[in-house]
Amino acid sequence: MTRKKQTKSGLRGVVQRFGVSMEPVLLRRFDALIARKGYTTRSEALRDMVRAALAEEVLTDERAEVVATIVLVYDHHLRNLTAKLTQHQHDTLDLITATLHVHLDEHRCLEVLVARGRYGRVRRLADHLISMKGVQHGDVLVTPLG
Ligand code: NI
Repeated sequence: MTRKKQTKSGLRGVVQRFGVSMEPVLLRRFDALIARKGYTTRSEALRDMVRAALAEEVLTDERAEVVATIVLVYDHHLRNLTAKLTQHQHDTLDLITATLHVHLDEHRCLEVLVARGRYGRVRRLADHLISMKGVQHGDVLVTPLG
């Protein structure tokens, strides 16, 4: 079943419908999430999620110039982790343009790194830091510079 619809990008196109199967628990969480975000329909929420995923997919050019914010929360008691994190940052000085360190509590530290350079190197740096043992939370926000 198809129908004409004005899309968010302003382009008229044929909208296609498709069925989505989901476990009830997952669907309830999805509904709660999109209600919090202010969506009135699942379709609109799903469209935005697909758009976001596609925008991310644009970043497949390893040579694209980007700036990235890397966020790490880690246990600074963990043996060698702090030293390894610091060493890694010293090895990639040409990428890291700023850092912020916050002592969260007795055990945990928050570190925010701003990295700038080719997407491939920035991505590998982020992946490496985030996957280190003892890093409890890691996130990276990549913005293409064009
Ligand atoms: Ni600290």
